[in-house]
Amino acid sequence: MAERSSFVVVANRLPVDEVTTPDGERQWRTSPGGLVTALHPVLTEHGGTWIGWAGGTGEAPEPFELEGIHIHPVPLSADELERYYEGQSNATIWPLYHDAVETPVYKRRWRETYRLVNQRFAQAAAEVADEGATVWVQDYQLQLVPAMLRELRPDLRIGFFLHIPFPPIELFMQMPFRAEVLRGLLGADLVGFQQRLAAQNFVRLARHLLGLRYEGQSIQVDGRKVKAGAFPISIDTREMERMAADPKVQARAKEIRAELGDPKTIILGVDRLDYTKGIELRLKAFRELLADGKLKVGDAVMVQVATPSRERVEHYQTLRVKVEREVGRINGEFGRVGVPAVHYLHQSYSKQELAAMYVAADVMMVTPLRDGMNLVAKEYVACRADTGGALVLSEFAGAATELRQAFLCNPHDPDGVKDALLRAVAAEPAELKRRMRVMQRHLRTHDVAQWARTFLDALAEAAGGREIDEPQ
Ligand code: GDG
Repeated sequence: MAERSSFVVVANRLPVDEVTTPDGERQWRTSPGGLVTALHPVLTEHGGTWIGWAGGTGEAPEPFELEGIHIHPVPLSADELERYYEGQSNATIWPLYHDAVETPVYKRRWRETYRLVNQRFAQAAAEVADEGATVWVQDYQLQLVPAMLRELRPDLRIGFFLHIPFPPIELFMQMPFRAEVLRGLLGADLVGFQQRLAAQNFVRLARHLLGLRYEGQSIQVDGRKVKAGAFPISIDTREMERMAADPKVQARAKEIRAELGDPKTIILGVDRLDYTKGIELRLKAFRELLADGKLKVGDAVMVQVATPSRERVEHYQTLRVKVEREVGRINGEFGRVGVPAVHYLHQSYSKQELAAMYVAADVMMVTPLRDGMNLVAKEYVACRADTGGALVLSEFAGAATELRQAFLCNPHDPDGVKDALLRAVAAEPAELKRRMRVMQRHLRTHDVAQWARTFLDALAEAAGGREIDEPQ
């Protein structure tokens, strides 16, 4: 039997990667990420367990220990990966929760597999959780887990956090197994969202769909109280600042600038290649500004990192074609030999290389049509210790609620995006400094550790009873 833990994280992915060492040995390494950084102290303190998929299909590796965390892999078959992950999670729920900016696809067999896989995760959590343990379930792939787990283990304290937006009632009502999803989430003691509006959507939906009563953010379900609340996620601000200040990163930033031909303005985009991120509209704004003569190739250059993502899902294949066509069009019309207008990079980079790009960029464009938070916006701000640089930020990113000093824009209004970009390009250094300082101060106090602490405190309060220690 697996070892029992008083703190359990359940997420689709494990925070580990399998790597091959120079002498050919296969080894597990923790993958860098905000979530694991934030939860590491709580996990190690409590002999905590992380349950998730290790990547790969077929049999899962045996549970193992890594850097003080119990790692508990859950298997997925190739069919399950296609139906639960690519299908139900990423072709149904992802687009629906992002304002249906792409049409959600509904398939019965995807739903069935989603249910089956959620049950498997719940079962694993029920097996490893100690009596009265705290279990924190993460994100849209696992929305049925809280209720399934409560059924198996009513003694547990269960929290759920949704990393993506939660849609308004009208949209949520499209989903064929909507009541089951809602009941799944209501199995938790605390359901956390990135935004206050999302939490409101949730409590109103509980009344609309299931006739449940609520007071403030507290819903009455089967004689229990379920709390909803906003817990905007953040980054490891100090670590990001440290990385950006590293002389190697600073030198690399200068090198990038030189490699780009020392232009006046470097405009940067860094996103997973996802249709919610507004990559096309950003390219179009840049093209129109070149066509209007408001920006000139050579003076201004755009760098777009589009990290490969969900490549087997059709929406993503179509997007790639559209983005690459637009890049080709811009470079075809406005580029010169040796001087392209857009550098398009469909590749993944190390965190250090990304930090160097942030340091080099004069304008960072974050223009999602809808985004739960958007950590790229926060990372850019944290990297600009020189208080140079301008952030153009969509009002439809969760980050816009906090980063009010960004050049905010409505991504649905092309003229608005162009205007924000031009204002960012033309802004005086003193103004940029002022804006950047306020945002940096905010991120220093609102980092990812503070996020985890706030959520776990609220969960303890919502569920009552024993406290668990907090990450520092
Ligand atoms: C979901 C929600 C919410 C990107 N390319 C590379 C790379 N990245 C890193 C960035 C950033 C992360 O990936 C992306 O995070 P975002 O928040 O921007 O977006 P999603 O992936 O959609 O995340 C989002 C988030 O969950 C957390 O709750 O904010 O709203 O959609 O950290 O730096 N990292 C490396 N190489 C790359 O090429 N190493």
